[in-house]
Amino acid sequence: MLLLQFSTSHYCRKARLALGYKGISYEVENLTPGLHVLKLKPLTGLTTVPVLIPQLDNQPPAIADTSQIFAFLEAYCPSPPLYFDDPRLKTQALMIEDWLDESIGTATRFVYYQFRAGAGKAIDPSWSSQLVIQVVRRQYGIDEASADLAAQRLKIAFEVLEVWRSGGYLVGSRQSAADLAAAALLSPLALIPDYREKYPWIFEKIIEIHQSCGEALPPGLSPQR
Ligand SMILES: N[C@@H](CCC(=O)N[C@@H](CS)C(=O)NCC(=O)O)C(=O)O
Repeated sequence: MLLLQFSTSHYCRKARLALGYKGISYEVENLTPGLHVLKLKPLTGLTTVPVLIPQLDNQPPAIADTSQIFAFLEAYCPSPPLYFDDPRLKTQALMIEDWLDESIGTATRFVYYQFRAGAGKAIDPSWSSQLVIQVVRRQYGIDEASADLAAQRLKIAFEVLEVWRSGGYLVGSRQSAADLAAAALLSPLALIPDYREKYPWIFEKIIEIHQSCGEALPPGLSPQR
């Protein structure tokens, strides 16, 4: 399998966590932001990464969107399961995953890029990095007001993630797609000191999930930092 990705994207991290969780070997191709559209549009009709190319007979040639990638991986390799046999738990996991994808992953992006343009500039003050940050801020309309709203949305996520603090899981009594999605989509916050101080258990769990999936730790959580 081949994963088309941006190396720093937290949505691509979500796909890599699921591939690692399933123990599926794969290669990655890092696309150049901007030029990625030329490759992706003809393949999927969309412009977002990640895109999974299964490279298998009788399977779709390309799958866009992490939720669709998760569904494909679950059907292709049912064990260990990302979801549940119990329909009620399965629906809960799908609902939480969708909320994390559509609301929380986006909120993380707003808060992260606002931080990187301000107090977090020192992480990489190079002009090339600051240019990328400005392009992303313009693309998504990220400014102080919109980042403040996003930070309010993240507070709900931290309340929901209280279950991690007591050793629990987002759905049921074992790791699922919901925990993997949260671990990936909140991971950029590891570089923001306020979140690290206030919610240490979240970052401990993010490390644990990455290790259980054999995925390299995100920036801010790797041992050398
Ligand atoms: N809902 C999508 C979101 C993916 C997404 O937002 N990807 C961003 C990178 S983090 C992207 O590809 N942006 C480039 C674009 O929209 O052209 C998913 O779950 O895969």
